[in-house]
Amino acid sequence: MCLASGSGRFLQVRASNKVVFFIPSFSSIEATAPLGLLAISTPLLRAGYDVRIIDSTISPDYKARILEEVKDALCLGISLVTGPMISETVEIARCLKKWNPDFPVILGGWHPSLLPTQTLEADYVDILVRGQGEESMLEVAERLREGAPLDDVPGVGFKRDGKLHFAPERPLKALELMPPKAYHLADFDAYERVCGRRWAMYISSLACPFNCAYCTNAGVYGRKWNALAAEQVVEETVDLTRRYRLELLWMSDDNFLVDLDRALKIGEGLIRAGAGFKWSIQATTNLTARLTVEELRLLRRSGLHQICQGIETASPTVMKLMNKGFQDIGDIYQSIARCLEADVIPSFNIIFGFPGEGVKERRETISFMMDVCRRFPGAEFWTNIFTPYPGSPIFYRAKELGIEVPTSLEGWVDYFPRYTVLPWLKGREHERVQIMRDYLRIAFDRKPIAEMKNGRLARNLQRLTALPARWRLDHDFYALPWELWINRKLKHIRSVQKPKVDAKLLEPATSPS
Ligand code: B12
Ligand code: SF4
Repeated sequence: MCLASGSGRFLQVRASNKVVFFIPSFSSIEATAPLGLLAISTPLLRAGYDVRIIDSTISPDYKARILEEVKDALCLGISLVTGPMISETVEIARCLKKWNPDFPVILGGWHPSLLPTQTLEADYVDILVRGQGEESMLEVAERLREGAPLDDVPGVGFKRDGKLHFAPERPLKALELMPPKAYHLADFDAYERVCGRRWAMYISSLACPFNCAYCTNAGVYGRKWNALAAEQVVEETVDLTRRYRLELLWMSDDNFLVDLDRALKIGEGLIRAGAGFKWSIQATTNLTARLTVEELRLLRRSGLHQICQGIETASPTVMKLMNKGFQDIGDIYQSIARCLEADVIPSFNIIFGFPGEGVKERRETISFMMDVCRRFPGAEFWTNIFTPYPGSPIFYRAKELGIEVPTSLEGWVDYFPRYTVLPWLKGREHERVQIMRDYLRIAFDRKPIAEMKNGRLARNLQRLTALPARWRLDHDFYALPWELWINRKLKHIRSVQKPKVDAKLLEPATSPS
């Protein structure tokens, strides 16, 4: 039997029960297992499929590995978000189509979910999954194996006779109804070799009740926050960290603190269980500000060591434009003091260049950052340049803002907050913001997840440049940036090496217990 494919050609039905997944590298050394792929693997494993995950972050020869694995496989699924991951996606999909134009290539994850039509238009993509992929991926695999049509598989897009077809969206399912993630598929040894630290991500809740103008979350997960019960979180995280000897769990929830009682119960449960691992969370500034010192101390005793908060700007004007009316600078100051008193690192993200941010507003944010770092050593900031992601509320104003929206999947490769160039932030002004971000990086200490080689020596040398960097930021003066030159040299000494040894070839996986 045959299935219709994009170019009018036919995808041959393959009797295989092997599914290969690929996750392109995301230009980060903070390497760990890709949760999205671990999530969609479980239903396949339970149905008797043999699942292989190839992650280019830990597999330098990923192309050869994929070409070898697909020989007797049913299909290849790729997981991606908007940005640099698209380049390896396109490379692999094209390569597979060259090898066998009928071999099904399936795309899933944030970018395909937010821009389904344009993504499926790419001639090397056969099938696309929007939103949660646990059930969709299993149904796609079953249909491919049977040679049955995909028309009624919710959340799926496909091609027939060169035309795109989309089944209705798949309704969102609460996290508690989802199967456990197949962590046993992850090669934590290989991730540790890249990152220098043994850690994993864990999701304890889905969605966020807020709607910041730059955020894509509502586009995929809606705004109805839902969460796992505290008892389940405690049981799973303790088991996970012991089973794989993990020192750190990063709760990747968008807003961990929506239910304060649940958060405290998790803390109490972890203390009772003698958990012994470090964990960090992401939460909004207003919800973090609700925590008392006692509550923070309890969470600290349970292992919580960092709360990452998206403050994004300190300018009241820009805060309003970002639809972040829920945050208050005065509350944030008090909350920072409480966090540090309880020995929890308050870590903040900043976005520069949001539409409406002029030089004055940017200076307001920098002055705030300098003030916080001076008064509260231990608080840290991570900065980015505004990136207009498809699916975010502000994206609907792209045309009015003069943003050139890419017209093909490949066009999104350069969408990356580290270097986004915008119509109102380009040329010398863009360069200036980048230099300023570099100075902010060296002016105060901050701790990435990845363990740095020669860390202490390089950090001490970096500290020598911190004082002049602070002077420059105070005076907004960046000519002859000699401190940056020194730090670039240090970065080479400190950087974590890419692996020379490949991840272990995983044996056919069985269903997680
Ligand atoms: C953890 C995380 C990271 C980690 C990734 C670590 C790792 N090893 O994977 C780190 C810190 C490195 C990271 C970095 C970045 N991230 Co990030 N990150 C997240 C976060 C918080 C959780 C992702 C996750 O694992 N979720 C849990 C899994 C189970 O859910 P999922 O990924 O959505 O997967 C489901 C579906 O998407 C689907 N699915 C996924 N893959 C596939 C594949 C197939 C074949 C199928 C069928 C289905 C499918 O099924 C899954 C199960 O339902 C999300 C926010 C969020 N709420 O998800 C942002 C998010 C994905 N990140 C985002 C961004 C912007 C970035 C950065 C650009 C940030 C930066 N300032 O540099 C970088 C770049 C990363 C890159 N890849 O290029 C955006 C992406 C927006 C977009 N349009 O693509 C998000 C959505 C945050 C946001 N709200 O804006 N990130
Ligand atoms: S608070 Fe965070 S997750 Fe929630 S809408 Fe704003 S940016 Fe998105």
